Amino acid sequence: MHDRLHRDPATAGGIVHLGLGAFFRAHGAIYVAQAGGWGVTGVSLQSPGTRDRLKPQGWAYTALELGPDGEKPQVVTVLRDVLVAPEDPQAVLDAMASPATHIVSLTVTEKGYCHEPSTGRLNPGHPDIRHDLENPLPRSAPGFLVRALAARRAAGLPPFTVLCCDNLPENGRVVRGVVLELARLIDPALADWIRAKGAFPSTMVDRIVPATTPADLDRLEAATGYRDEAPVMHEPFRQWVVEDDFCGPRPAFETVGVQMVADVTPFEHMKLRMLNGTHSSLAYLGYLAGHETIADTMADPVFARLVRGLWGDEIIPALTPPPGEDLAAYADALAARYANPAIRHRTWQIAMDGSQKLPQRILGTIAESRAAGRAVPGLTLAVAAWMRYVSGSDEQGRPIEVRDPLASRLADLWHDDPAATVKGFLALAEVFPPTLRDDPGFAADLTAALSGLVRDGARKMAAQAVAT
Ligand code: CS2
Repeated sequence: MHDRLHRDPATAGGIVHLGLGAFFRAHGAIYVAQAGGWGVTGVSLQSPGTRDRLKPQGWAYTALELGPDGEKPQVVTVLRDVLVAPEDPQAVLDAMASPATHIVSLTVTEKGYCHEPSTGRLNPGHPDIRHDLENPLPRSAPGFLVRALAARRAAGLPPFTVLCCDNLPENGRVVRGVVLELARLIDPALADWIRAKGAFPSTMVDRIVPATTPADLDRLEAATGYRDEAPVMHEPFRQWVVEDDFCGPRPAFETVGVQMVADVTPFEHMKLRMLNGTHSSLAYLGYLAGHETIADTMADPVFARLVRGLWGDEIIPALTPPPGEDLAAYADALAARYANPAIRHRTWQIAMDGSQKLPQRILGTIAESRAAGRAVPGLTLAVAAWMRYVSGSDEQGRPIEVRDPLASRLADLWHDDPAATVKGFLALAEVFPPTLRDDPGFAADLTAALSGLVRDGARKMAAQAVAT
């Protein structure tokens, strides 16, 4: 049960964060800590593990920077409390509806928005949304946002700013759309109020944060002399680009390196397509080729060449550089970040939830390039590798533990005939945009890539994709 003290507005700290995973604790939380004057109430939407590990430490934890030349620990003390939503959803709503809360930030992963990845719209048939329509105590992130905004409106308070920090294109606009659709189904007047008064700035977030392992805890203890049960591991690089559109106070982000801009879209496109798009490509192809981490995959010259080809020949030609960014230099920096051997970022971890990730990471580039008559063989191979991966067994016939909200449907789409497999996948309206679903040339290219993967394996196909 929550402690009443922790809900005292005077100690609330101004920010409630939904989805207290390693990424936020290694990225947004550190910026907030550095900006000063604000604190964060973290909310786990699923399980109590993080709360249980952090509580005995007074919510403090170590963020360990893993550089190619050494490690740098830093203790982060910005968390004021951690709530576990399924244990006490009312405590979460109270924290969000507190007059001391001005910002609700989110890292709930792509699938946490209960939207259709191909369109960005609310999926009203999602089981958590169906639950949240019927019950005042929600389960989903959109449900918490809508019910807490309703409580603020009823109390005569202004809305909080919703600060989405997930890897979605125009993430502020997506979460705004989902919230407005859900609010409209509950109370149209509430939706009008949110539309008029709310703010949903878009953001681009970037830092590579591999999952913490038990070995990391031991290494950190050996290096620092203290035991931290909930540290986070991260690379040196970080970037946060935020649309300067808040409906209330905010931390002085611009004093700690956050880029406050009028339009985040070009930054999001650059990051989602150049970083996440190649991350996913390397994850599926690398996993199938037997590589455990991104750094291992990059150490294989075939994949190091493939990723250069993806950037130079396929992704950059379809991008408009954001102000102040040089895309070739950005690609060089990414190659160095991926190769950092201190970061053990598992291909399996990145391969998760592909049905939710592919549209914004890869399919957008493919659709635009095909429409413009540009060939995208490497990205097409990556999509075929995803299909091969979610079939659930690897090139040696060993089972793959596929994590994806659509996992069982995806596994059922596998046929011995690659053309039939591709046809089944392309019928997934929640993943593929209509332009690709109805493009026979794309189906043919995917079928050829998938046949090649089955026949020759991922490594050989990767070598060919850049040779041609
Ligand atoms: C990764 C991202 O797990 C994944 O899908 O592509 O978490 C990636 O590491 C971050 O977006 C980097 O900013």
